[in-house]
Amino acid sequence: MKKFLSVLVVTILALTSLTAVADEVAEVKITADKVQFIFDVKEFTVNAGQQVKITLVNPEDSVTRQPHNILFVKPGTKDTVGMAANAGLTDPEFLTTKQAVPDSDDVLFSSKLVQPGGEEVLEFTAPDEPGDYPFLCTYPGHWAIMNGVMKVE
Ligand SMILES: [Cu+2]
Repeated sequence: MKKFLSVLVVTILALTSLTAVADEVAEVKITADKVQFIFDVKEFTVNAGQQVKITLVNPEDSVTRQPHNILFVKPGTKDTVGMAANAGLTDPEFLTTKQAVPDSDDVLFSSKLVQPGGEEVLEFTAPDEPGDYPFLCTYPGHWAIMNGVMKVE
């Protein structure tokens, strides 16, 4: 009985530490390039349902002096959301109130626009459904190359 109990305790301890790993926050820092409209991170991987903390950095010494945001969208919808962002230019509130975020059900998580020298933290729970979730900057004209993929496993 004593042996059984100690095996049980060890098992519980092992399970507890496994859970701790799954609960760990995935922290990813993504920096906008100061010359080109690209992010320094093209791809990263998280677990389904994991807490994710993204820090978007727009460098102080940005040459382009452009604002940037970051959106995470449903698999396969990067182009649709990007085109909607370009179309947003006709909306006078798009770059102000809407922070360049298209009004679309395909958008899962989005940050505000970040000016050069600024940074913005975006926290969310990764989707339960595994897949390739694109991320992109939807300041009009940026998304076609300013994008990457969050792999959910
Ligand atoms: Cu951008």
